[in-house]
Amino acid sequence: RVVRTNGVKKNAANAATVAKSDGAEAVKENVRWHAAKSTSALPIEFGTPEMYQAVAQSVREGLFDRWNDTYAHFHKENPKQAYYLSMEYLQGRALTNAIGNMGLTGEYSDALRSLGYTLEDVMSVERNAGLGNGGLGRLASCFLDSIATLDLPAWGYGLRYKYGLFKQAVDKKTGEQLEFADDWLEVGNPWEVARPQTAYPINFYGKVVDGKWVPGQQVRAVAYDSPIPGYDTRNCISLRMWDAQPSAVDFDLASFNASDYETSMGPTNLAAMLCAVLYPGDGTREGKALRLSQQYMLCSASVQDILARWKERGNTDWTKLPEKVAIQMNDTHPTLAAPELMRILMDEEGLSWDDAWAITTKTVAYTNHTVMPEALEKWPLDLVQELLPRHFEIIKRIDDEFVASVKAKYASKPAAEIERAIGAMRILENYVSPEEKAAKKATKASKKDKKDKKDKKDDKEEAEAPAVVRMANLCCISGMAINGVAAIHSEIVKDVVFNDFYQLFPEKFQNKTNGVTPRRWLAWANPQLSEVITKWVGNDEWITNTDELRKLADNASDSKLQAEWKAAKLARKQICKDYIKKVTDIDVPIDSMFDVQVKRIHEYKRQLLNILGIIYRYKQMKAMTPEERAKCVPRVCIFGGKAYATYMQAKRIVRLINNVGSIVNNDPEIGDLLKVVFVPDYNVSLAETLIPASELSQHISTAGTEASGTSNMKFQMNGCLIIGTLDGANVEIRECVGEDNFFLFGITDPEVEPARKERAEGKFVPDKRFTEVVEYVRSGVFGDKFEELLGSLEGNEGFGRGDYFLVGKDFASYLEAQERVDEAYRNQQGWTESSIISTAYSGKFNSDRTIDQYAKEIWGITPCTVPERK
Ligand code: 4GP
Repeated sequence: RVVRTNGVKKNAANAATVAKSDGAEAVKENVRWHAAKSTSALPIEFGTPEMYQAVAQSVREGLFDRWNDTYAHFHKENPKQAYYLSMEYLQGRALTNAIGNMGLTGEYSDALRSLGYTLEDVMSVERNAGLGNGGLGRLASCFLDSIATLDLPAWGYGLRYKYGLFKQAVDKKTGEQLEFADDWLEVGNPWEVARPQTAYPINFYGKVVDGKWVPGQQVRAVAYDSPIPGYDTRNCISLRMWDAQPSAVDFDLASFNASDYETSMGPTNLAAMLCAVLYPGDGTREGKALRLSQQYMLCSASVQDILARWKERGNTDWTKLPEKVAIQMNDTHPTLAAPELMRILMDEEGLSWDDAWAITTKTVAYTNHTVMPEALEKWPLDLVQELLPRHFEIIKRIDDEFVASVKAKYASKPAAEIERAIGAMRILENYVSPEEKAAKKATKASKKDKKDKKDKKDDKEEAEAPAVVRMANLCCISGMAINGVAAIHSEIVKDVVFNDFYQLFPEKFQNKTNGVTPRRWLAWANPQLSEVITKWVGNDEWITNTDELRKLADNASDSKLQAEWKAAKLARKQICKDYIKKVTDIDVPIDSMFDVQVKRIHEYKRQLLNILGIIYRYKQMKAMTPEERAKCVPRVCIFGGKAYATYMQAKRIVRLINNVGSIVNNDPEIGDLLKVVFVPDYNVSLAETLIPASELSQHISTAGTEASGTSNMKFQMNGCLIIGTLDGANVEIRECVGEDNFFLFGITDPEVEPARKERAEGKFVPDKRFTEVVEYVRSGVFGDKFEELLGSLEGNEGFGRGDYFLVGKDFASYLEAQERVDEAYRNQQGWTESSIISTAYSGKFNSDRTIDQYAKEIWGITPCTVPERK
């Protein structure tokens, strides 16, 4: 297919913006114009990928007026603006989302059809920008959509990594995860605009002279902007991603001319490395230095840019900065924004420490996204000191002043209690000042001859406990607000993770239950169901006001609605089935229950519990007579998710799932009654295929471990029932859908510690079925004995890890919940009713609600709506 582009003229109909009123014909002309003039394709090679480029250019052109108008309007109005700093974004494809938000899906579909293409084919050319690991990054992207839709003056900042999170494949023979670099920019990115004129110097190393930083190295952070269109509004905000480039002044031409290429290319290589990959492995000191440099680059470039914009808009009084700027730190990764703001205010703008501190502590806020202790970042103190010597001084002073303030405030408490509280909260851990070090050395020297045991022990402790900078503590001390991401998580944050801070600053702590954008996750991802919803709700207001979805509940038992609902689900199951066939070559029966667990592979998320449950089901079926077997509810168990490249236990779980699949899927006795599928390379687009097709989804983390979860919300919106624990947002979802429409199992958060204790004391007796399943795997049926993996479920000998995430403890309760699931599925009418009710009561989990709360309760910003052009 070649689009004939001869004779295309730029005219009123296809010029600049295509508005809805222009219709499909105008869209078609505009696309043809771009096909001819603004793609890199040679005319003889024009096909679907080139058509994607042309359509993207056409849509982008349509967005530009809105984007520029938004920029200009914010500039003129000078509102308080919020900035979302995040090391991760999982934007997914931009094309479908942009034309959906612009209200042009129908026009582009028709235009493409008349040019001999389909919108589905064209949009699937787009690469997923996988610039994140999981929930935290996808949440950031949902937030941007909501900010734009609510007309709020807020922008996102991130890094433009050359390689996103790795691409995942599965080794057909061994079932193991394989990783490949994800060169997402390989074919260009039509959505970004390079702004080489917007660049800032980013410094590293060097020393502090007279209180000022004399850096040792420099790169330039250059802005790349992507438009984020709101839905049903002209507002279009920016996601600004920084790319590192060598600073020209640093290019050592003399060395280059003298053939010393290594020296001359030093800054170029550093710059290339800085934005090369998301999350470089940070097991080594070099890896840590690189990751910390990335974090600093994001913070420094963004803060410089924020302050430059503040000045550009005519603001001058620094003490009023918090009335114009709020900075949200998405987890601890952008913590350096606080000391960087301090540094600029003092060293470049000449403010006093006290003024700078007063401003900073009213400007930055912190969101915690996980209770996993390994995720609360701690950086080696000597590394911070070497890489960022001036920031180290600032952090040290913040710490000193904090310690003094706690001592003063807690003066009436027992000394031991004060020491404990300070030990828990101060930023620098195991820090020994040079003076203290010298004093210690002197004492030791004097005691040299009579070195006793205790001294030796002290020496050892010192050697074992390196000094670190605790980023979360810095966030809690400098942040104006600290929030968790679901009700139960925010309670755990107050009671456990940061309890000492909560005692000290109760007023800072908030909850902001996560949400997801109903545009991407329901309206655009599931047009089949959306059509039914719009018909039965009576209009499409629900795309923004998701409380409207409740109207569906009135008709949940209506047979007509049920029939349409089931037809929509079936259509999505067919799409999913075709996709699975294409990528795994497995045929899945469409009338089976589609049971899905997709998320990062992690022990706490307990994919292991799911697969052991499947193995139990398989064993049961094998033991049945053919007549009994025929009565089983057929299931397709679908998994997806990436295991972090160095997380061995997670990789073993992937292998076990794949190996179970190879046996079960090829067992003639089982046939279509059970299929186990691992769909490789989970990303936003794959989620958009799987979620609308799913009927049951699993959110089965150990209680108290999943901060919120957001896929649970996406599944719920798409009418999928949940089997889950009382963890994260499951708790609130269950409250909304009602306990009859949620398959609950497992122990609760307060029961977790006693269960671990019981386990450690050897008092726990696992359910017989659990022991049997474990032994079955161990017998080698699945190609390997999985000793290391199964060992983690046992005591503390050898591979034993004491079943920290309590798979054994919850196994029986999980199997019972699964029986309830089967029973419920047998009654298709009842199941469909529950499915409709799930969607009907998903309104709370709209990220517009979450963002509205951030705007009002943390950022203090109000809508700044861009007017129509006259
Ligand atoms: C995730 C949490 O694991 C998840 O429960 C939550 O829904 C999500 O953040 C958004 O708040 N955390 C991360 C991370 O992705 O890297 O810590």
